[in-house]
Amino acid sequence: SPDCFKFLEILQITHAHNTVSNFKRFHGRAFNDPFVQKEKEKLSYDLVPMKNGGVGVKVMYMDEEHIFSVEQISAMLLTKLKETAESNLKKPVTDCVISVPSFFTDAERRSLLDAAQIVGLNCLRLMNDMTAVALNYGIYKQDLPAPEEKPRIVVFVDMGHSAFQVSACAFNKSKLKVLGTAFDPFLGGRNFDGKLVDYFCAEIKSKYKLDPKAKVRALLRLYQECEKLKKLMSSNSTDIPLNIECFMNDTDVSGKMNRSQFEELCADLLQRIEMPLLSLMEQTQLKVEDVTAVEIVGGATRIPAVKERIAKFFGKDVSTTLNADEAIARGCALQCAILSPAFKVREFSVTDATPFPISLLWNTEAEDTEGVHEVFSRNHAAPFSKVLTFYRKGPFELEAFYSDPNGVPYPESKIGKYIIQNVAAQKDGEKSKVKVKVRVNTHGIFSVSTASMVEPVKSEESEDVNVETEVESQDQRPIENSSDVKNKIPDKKGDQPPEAKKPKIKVKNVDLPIEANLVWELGKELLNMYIETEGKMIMQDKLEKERNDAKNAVEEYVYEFRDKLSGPYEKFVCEKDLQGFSALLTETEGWLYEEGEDEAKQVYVDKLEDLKKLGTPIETRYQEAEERPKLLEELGHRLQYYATIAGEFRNKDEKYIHIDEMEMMKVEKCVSEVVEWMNNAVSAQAKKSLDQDPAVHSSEIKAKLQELNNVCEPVVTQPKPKVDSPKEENPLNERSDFKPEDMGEDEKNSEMPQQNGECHPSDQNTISMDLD
Ligand SMILES: *[C@@H]1O[C@H](CO)[C@@H](O)[C@H](O)[C@H]1NC(C)=O
Ligand SMILES: *[C@@H]1O[C@H](CO)[C@@H](O)[C@H](O)[C@H]1NC(C)=O
Ligand SMILES: *[C@@H]1O[C@H](CO)[C@@H](O)[C@H](O)[C@H]1NC(C)=O
Ligand SMILES: *[C@@H]1O[C@H](CO)[C@@H](O)[C@H](O)[C@H]1NC(C)=O
Ligand SMILES: CC(=O)N[C@H]1CO[C@H](CO)[C@@H](O)[C@@H]1O
Repeated sequence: SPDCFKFLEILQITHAHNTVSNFKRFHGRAFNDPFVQKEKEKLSYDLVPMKNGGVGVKVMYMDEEHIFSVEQISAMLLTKLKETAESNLKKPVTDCVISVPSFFTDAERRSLLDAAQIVGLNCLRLMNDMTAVALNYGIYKQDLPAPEEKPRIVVFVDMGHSAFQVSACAFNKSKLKVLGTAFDPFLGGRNFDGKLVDYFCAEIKSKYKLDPKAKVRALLRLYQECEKLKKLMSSNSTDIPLNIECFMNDTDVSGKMNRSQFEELCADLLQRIEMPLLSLMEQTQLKVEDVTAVEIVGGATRIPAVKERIAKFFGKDVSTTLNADEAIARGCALQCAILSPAFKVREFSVTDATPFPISLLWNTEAEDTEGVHEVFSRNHAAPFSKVLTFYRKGPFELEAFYSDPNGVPYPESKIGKYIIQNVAAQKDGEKSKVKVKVRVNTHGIFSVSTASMVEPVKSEESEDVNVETEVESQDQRPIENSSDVKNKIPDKKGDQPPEAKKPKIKVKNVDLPIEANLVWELGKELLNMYIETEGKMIMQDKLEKERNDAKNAVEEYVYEFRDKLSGPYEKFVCEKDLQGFSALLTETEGWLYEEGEDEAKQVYVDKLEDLKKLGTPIETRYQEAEERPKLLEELGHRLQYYATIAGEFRNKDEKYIHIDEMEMMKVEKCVSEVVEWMNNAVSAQAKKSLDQDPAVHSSEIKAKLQELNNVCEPVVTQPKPKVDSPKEENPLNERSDFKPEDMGEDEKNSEMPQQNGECHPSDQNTISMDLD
């Protein structure tokens, strides 16, 4: 959700001029738009006009001053969000749903869609904030009324950082319909923060003779502290202190406030809560009794006084069952899952409402006068298409505009001009019938989407399904007709009044080109340029990240190694090497902060290699010394295990009597060889000090262990030959399977203790080894 356009607090203070925040509402606006100019004063970064008159943001990028359009700034954020999602999901992300305030006009919506396009994100829907919240509410509800029952009415109230929005929705089983929306686009949590900031600025001025507004950093810190204070006051009605150390001129400042004081301070803001609520009830003709639940979301609804006002208006407790900060984003995620073929989600249909009535204006050919018609009334269902019919002899122009400019929080009420081209009179000189489809699409954006001219066709053939039969009418006014959400042109055959039934003639529809001139449009050329720039920046960021990672790796190595040299690694390096290496580490550290601060990636990679040439042998000796005793012990245990088995075999133990003599000799031979190898290794290692490279490496011990197991394990785990079950009862029967010679051999051997190198399988079946 673009409402999450909040950057790290710290970053905002330390890089105040280069941290861009709260830019969502600059979308689709001109630089000299009064709203932009007013906001500009409160920003810690610079806004500048773009060549096309739009809003540009001036920041340092790669040590150079750059101006980015607001679409590019949002694109950067979307890139970051896309990368985050991709690294979490471990797959590429291409589809998204982006939320917008319901009061966003076409220009603002188109600009945000452009931002998504810059990043190559396929925006399946621009979703109104409150509709996303409603979907998040409804889709999990199991107890919604059946279609034939009265729908459940729920009011959603959202007060976020900068705006206050409300909507009323009707819920049926697996369906939601937005009945109406209302808003105060300039009332949000930040206004409450602003009240606190103004109050403390005045207090600091009189108490400390300091002016926080004179210094951006100080003012930002005060904003952050006031936001925290506001949050504390929401849960605590006693006096809450405000303390900021070293605020300005090395002065610590302090103050305090309590909730009742705060509410008094914000009385005018609290008063504004009621107006959108009244407007909503009036538009939808709902009474408060009709409302089943009032769900609140948005950070600022945590302010007790805000909650109270809403509850008082509806005469019932407000519900906070939704996640106040994430309800919008979750709704968007659900909508995206519903729309994307990649997911299987429960069917849930969403019908939105157009927030502003939209009208069309045209010239009438005959009297050169104007005609106006409201094509979409306030709260008309959306998405939706309508077909209008005109009678014209030539191309004509339609102008779309918001019919109620005062209700639209945007300085321009015009939406765009559309020229319907290639219109010509019929062969007999009569006016042609032109059908124009107008549409509010899934993003809430108006368009004149298609136009076609109905031409009579001379043909004796019977009716063709592709040909629409129509009755002529000389009406000068356009005939409006609506089709459903899926843009089906309605079949009007059955609806013709009887007197209009003239002889039918066959017709064909000829598509007409439409030239659209929209009030605010980025244009293909700029968009393509932004796409290219964004691609380059993504590459650049990737390189920069790799370079930084390489630098950090050097830094990390220096610190980690220095720590370990005076700790676990100490014994594994001789005095002389320690001196040299410590000096190199210190030198590298200094280099990192001086001439090596800003080097190419390869320079850091090489530096790390140099350090590792000295460090790795120490590290290896340490690791070897850690692993060696464990591995030798394991090897010793295995040797003893196989020697014991060999001993038991020689003692004619029943368990191993089935094993072939020759096989067992292989085991004995291997055991004695490994014992010898191990004793040699141990004594060689005993002559080495810890700061010398080891005489035997753990990899060698592992190999020996493997070799031993490979030779011995298959022999000792040989299964016993099967015997008949009755015989099994008598253990002596097993012996009968063996030839007497075998037994003799067994007995003979077992009486002779073996003497193989240092391996002494004695009667106790133990071997002696020098373990370190
Ligand atoms: C609920 O279903 C009824 C009957 O089909 C319908 O009249 C009504 O408009 C529906 N309500 C919603 C919110 O879709
Ligand atoms: C809040 O502060 C005001 C002004 O300092 C004071 O008069 C009032 O008693 C305080 N209320 C509480 C509950 O502390
Ligand atoms: C309210 O804030 C005051 C001052 O910070 C503190 O002493 C008190 O413990 C807090 N009370 C609660 C219930 O948090
Ligand atoms: C704060 O410091 C600035 C410059 O360091 C100085 O001009 C100003 O007078 C100081 N203000 C106060 C109130 O001490
Ligand atoms: C304004 C107008 O002509 N509306 C008509 C649109 O079509 C429906 C039937 O599909 C008619 O009932 C309306 O009168």
